Amino acid sequence: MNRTLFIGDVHGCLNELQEIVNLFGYVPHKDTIYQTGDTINKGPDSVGVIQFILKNDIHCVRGNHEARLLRLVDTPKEIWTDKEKKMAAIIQEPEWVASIVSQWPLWIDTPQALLVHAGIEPGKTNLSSMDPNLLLTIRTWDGCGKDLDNKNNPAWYDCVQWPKPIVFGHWAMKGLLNVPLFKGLDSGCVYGRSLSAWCPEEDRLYSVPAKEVYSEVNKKKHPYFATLKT
Ligand SMILES: [Mn+2]
Repeated sequence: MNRTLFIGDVHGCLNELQEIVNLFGYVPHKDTIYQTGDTINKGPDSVGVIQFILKNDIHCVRGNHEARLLRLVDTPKEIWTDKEKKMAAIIQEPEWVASIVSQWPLWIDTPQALLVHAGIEPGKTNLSSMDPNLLLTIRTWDGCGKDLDNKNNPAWYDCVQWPKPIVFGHWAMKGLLNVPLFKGLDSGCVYGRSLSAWCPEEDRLYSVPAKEVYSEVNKKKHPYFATLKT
């Protein structure tokens, strides 16, 4: 049987990415692997992750961190902010990585599921008419798309009906979401939790624990995250 694997946000965690692909038992040219975006930044080896993605023909969508890198390489170095300097240092080869991730689409309509980094706009059926920033960053829905992350508003997926499952990442602080029509796969690997993936043919989740805490979460700012099980 040809199988499909959707992998959540990697953020430079190369070891865990290699492990989850091995755990799945990936057969190149037979199986197909997709990934939810945010492959880079924060974690230990963004360049290694991009090399692994290319070598293994993994199909990725763009995440907000890839989008941030593309803005960075379009900005003269002389006016980089401290945050931008830090990102360039973490990514190590920003120009080369940007040349790869610039080719990634904002979504992929796969045979098994719609793949997008953060989510889609409730009430719309045409992805081309949705704001790219919304596709890259939405967590909650305010009825108009102005405030995309507000704990007083419902999650975007509670406001969306779609004819096939939607696979997304971007919401590590919420943790894994595994219901029939929505697969939220960012389980916070870079924050020391786990890397998650979903195979639709087996309807099975794969999980690899993070080897370490690569990036600290502000638990006062994200009290819910502190309560999540790994
Ligand atoms: Mn993200």
